[in-house]
Amino acid sequence: MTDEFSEEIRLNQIGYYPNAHKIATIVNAEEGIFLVVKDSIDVVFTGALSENKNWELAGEHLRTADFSEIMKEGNYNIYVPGKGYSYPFEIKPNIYKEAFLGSIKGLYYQRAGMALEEKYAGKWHRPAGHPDDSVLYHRSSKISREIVNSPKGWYDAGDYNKYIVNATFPLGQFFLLHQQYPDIVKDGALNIPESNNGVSDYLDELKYEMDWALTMQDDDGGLYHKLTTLNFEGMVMPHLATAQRYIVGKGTAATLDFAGCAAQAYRVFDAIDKAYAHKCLEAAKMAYAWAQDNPNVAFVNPPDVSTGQYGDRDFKDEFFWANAELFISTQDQKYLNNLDDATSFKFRPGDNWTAFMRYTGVFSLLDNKEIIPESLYNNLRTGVLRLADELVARGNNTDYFQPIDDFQWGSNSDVLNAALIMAQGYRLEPKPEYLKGVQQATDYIFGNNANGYSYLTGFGDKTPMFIHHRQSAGDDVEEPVPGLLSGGPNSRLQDASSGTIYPENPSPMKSWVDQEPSYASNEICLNWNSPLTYVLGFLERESN
Ligand code: 9MR
Repeated sequence: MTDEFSEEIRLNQIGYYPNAHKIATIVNAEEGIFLVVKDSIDVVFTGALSENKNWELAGEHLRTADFSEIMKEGNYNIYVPGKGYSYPFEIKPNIYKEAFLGSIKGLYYQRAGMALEEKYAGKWHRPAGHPDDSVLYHRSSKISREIVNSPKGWYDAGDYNKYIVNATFPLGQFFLLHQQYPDIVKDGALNIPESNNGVSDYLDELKYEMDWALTMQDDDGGLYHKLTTLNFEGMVMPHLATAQRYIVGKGTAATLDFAGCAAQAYRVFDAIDKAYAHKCLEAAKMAYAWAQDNPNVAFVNPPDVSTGQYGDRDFKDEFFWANAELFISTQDQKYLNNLDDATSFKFRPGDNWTAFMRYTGVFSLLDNKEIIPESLYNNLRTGVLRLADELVARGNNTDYFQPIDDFQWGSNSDVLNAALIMAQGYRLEPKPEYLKGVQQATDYIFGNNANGYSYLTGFGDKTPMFIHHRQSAGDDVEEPVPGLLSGGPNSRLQDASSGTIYPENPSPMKSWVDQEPSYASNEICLNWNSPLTYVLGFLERESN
């Protein structure tokens, strides 16, 4: 066997659980056979390639190699005559443990306001940037008190700004995993500064973000929308990106998302720090009260601010999430009475992803069956199962068995949010097809896709090297910061005139390039890591 691996055999480059459904995809192959080779020498399986009729989105002809029968632990490659060997992969229990922990450690590398020391960050160590101790109010803000100190938190993405909508939404998904699988990350598992303090490293890491979110609440309860420079900074390290930062906007979306997330934080942190948990709950109630008085304040960038908008004009999903979490945390009937009764859920990918706020509330309610009315429970359950069924059905009829067929900005997170919904379906009713749907979505992320990349930096044989990420661009380390998920194919190509060079007329699934300027396909972002962490944690618990 040579060290050359075929780019035309696509599979999960990390591997598979022994009992999982297992497939590889072969591009532009004739009818024929494939072999599964163990330890580079033993042929342990021979199978026939089957044709996949769905290949319009990928734009190239596809055949499938199903080797689910192989369940024995070990190191394997697929061999296809005329193509050669696939990248190696493993079959074993706990196959995603490192990737799971890596996706959380990725958050540590996003920390604002502190140096990353070599003993925790390895070769990605760096000086501190953005202390955020002298932040100004943007002139568009109605100032009711002087906040000049708003430290900590994670950088949102490839940029260095901090946005409340996209801090609290991912926190909500991270909290959901903790609610459902409480001891999934041990103290010391992540090698972060708080390791070995007696608290799960997961909660330590999440608290770093929650601490910042709490500073963004005004005295009247409302949440400022973001902490940002006026324009995006150059591709330099944090300590060299020193433009003045501003607190900009205040609005209903940020305030309600914070209310939902802070009400969850109350339950999450109650066991380890009662005073902190209580502070989160009081903050959540105040935020909710502000939103009731100001139910329709949409955030729009002021003319001189061009950074991320995270705009939304429909606050029903945000109200649902806040009502759900506040009811569970307080059992005050007023929140239950204010829940809207929307039970026909829709999967809305792309720019409509803020609609996913609702789901965190739905899943939290389903986890608290004993305190909600039976009819509500039944409606939510039916809605989730129906949606999970739809996603399974779609996944059975796509190119790489992925649960989406429209590739927009952050499409990898749409795949994973769909997987998260199928995971909830499985928790409600453990049907094998739900678990298979979650696994296939994971296979897609780790390499069974039209670009043949594992999209999580540092995990897999062929992973993005040129993510749109200022730290990775500005340091002198060859590999990008690990544990960060590339956004994925985006057929809208919004960055085509900003230095990104796409193949000519790319198919929707090939609308992705591993190029640093590609902020529309190859950036990383908190709300893309969060469903990945959830899904990997879920599989580590449910799939072994
Ligand atoms: O994830 C956001 C995507 O849905 C929007 O289409 C896009 C353009 O408005 O913005 C994305 O979010 C970016 C945010 O605005 C700023 N930080 C980086 C985010 C990921 O690209």
